[in-house]
This record gives sequence, C-alpha cells and structure tokens, in this order.
Amino acid sequence: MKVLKVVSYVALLMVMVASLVACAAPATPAPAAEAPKAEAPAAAAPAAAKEITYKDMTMCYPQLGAESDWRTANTASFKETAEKLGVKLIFSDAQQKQENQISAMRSCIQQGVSIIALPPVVEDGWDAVLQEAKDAGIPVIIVDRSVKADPSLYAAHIGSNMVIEGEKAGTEMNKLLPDGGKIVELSGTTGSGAATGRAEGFRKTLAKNIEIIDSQTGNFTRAEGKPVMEAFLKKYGSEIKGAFIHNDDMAIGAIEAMKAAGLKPGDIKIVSVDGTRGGFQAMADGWIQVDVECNPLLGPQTMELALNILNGKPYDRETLTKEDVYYADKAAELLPGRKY
Ligand code: GZL
Ligand code: ZN
Repeated sequence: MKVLKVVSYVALLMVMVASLVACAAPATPAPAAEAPKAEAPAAAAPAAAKEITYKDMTMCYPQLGAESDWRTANTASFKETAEKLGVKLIFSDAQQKQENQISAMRSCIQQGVSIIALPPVVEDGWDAVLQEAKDAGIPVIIVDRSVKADPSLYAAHIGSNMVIEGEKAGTEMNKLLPDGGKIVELSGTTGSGAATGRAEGFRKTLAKNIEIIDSQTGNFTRAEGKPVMEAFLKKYGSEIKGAFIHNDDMAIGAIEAMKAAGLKPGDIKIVSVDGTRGGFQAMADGWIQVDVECNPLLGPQTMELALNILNGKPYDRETLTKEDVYYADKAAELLPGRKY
C-alpha cells in the first residue's frame, strides 16, 4: 500500500509541476514544432509613384488677351474644362503684351504650379522664361500659336497649322476671283505665329493673276480692322476686288468701313478666318464669302495632354486641331449650331 501512495504522490507532484510549466509564460517561447518557415516578406517594392489626377493638377494659363471672339471662346474652354475636371487654373489676361505673359509665367513658377499652358502672343522672346520653367521642373505646353524657341524647352504644342489655314484661304480666293484682280490683306498681330503662318500659306497657293496691292495689321481686333479698311478704300477705291482678312473680328470691323463707304455685300470678295458666330452671321448677310475655321476649343485636349505629361505617359509632341472651311450659302443653316 505504501508504495502505491508514494507513486500517487509522485504522480500528483508530476501533474502539478507539468501544469505549472504549461501556465507560466515561458521566458522564451518553446520552439514550435518544426512548422514550415514563413517566407520573410521581401522588402516591399517602392510604391509606384501615385498617379496624378486632375484634382491634383494646378495649371497656369497666362492668356494673351481678350482681343477677339476666338480668344473669348478659348478662355471659356479652359475655364469650363478646369471647373468640370477639378483642375486648379491660374488664369491671367496679358492684354496682348508679351511682357505681361512672361511676368505671369514667372509668378506661376514661383507658386510651383504643376504645369504651364502658354498661348504665345508672338513667336519670339520665350527662351529665357521657358528655361526658368524647365529649371524649376515645370513642363510647358505651347497652345494655339507657335513659338520660335529651342524645342527642348517645352513639352508639346497643341493648336493649328496656321500655314495650312493660309493655304486654304488662298485656294478659296482663287475660286472667288477666277479672272484675277487686285486684293488687300488685313493681317493679324505682327510677329504672331497666326499672322505669319496665314500670310505665308496664302501666298503659297494664291493664283498668279491675283495681286496683293497692300497689307496692314489690324491686330486681330474689330476696332483696329475698321480704320485699316477705311484707309484701303480711300487709297484704292473700286480697284479692290477681294480681301484676305486674318480673323472674323477684323473682318467685322472692315465691313463697318465698307458700309460707311456705301459698298454692298459681295462688292469685295472676303475670305476670313476663325468661323465664329460673328463670321457666320457676316457670311449669312453676304459680306464674307468664305470662312476658314480655326478651333479655339482647346481646353479638353490640353488638360488631357497635361495629365499624360505629368504622369509620364506617352503623348504626342504635336497635336493639330481639326478645322474645316465654311461657305456663305450654308452659314444661316449652320449658325445656330456653332459653339463659339
Ligand atoms: C489663331 C488665334 C488667333 C485667332 C484670332 O489660332 O491665335 O488669335 O485667329 C485670335 O481671332 O485673336
Ligand atoms: Zn487655327
């Protein structure tokens, strides 16, 4: 019997010791049974740079001015698109002065904007400020007119081929004056890519029997187009058979001068550019015979281009806008549908 007791004591003791061991938190955990080793997580790959969204984007748009209906529509396109997409747009109006555009760009660079979209009033004089933007790591998109600058200083251009617009105008003038004749030209802002390109293209396609007897700038405005045509009429009178006018606003100013001089619609064959509502109305009234479209609604495409550039996605360095030619006989019907 005694032996039994001892054994039971010992057994009891062993149970007690075992339960004690089980409860005590082992100072160091007993090595688990050989469970398969979990792969140590690889060092996390650096998170791919977060995609920039429209809401992250601050775009500087140092608009060149408010000289024409085209420009008004262009401004509206950028403001409405920015509003719709949630892009912060830093907008300014340079009153057609390059120095104002440059100082607006400099303040945008100071603010550290994401990107600059520049609609250059003239072609020359941009290298320094483009270099400053590049040094600040801020990409620049050239919008609408072109610049004469080192292409490495800007990311892309979106706008028209103004030379093609001029070529279209020359072809149309040939059709209006098949027997030739003398014409005048009201050109856009001196030194602007729009005026230079249109003048160049026009002269490339103009028939040899049509002579440009004079050319003056009306700076793309109605107010300045009117006195230019007044002076032409005073100097050349009924010699003038046609006029190539670089935008509808100057054409509308010129028509006021023609009316004041007692001329009737069609006395002078006019080829204009832009295709604004004002231009379409003047075609419907018979004063303008042909309007070569120039599309100002560049907001959506420019914002998309900007996002691709900022996200390092592929993009086209040159985006040419689609533009048509419109004629007086269709103007009244198409006018209600015109977007600008
Ligand atoms: C052309 C644009 C011109 C328009 C004018 O793309 O720069 O400037 O033809 C506007 O109406 O003033
Ligand atoms: Zn154009």
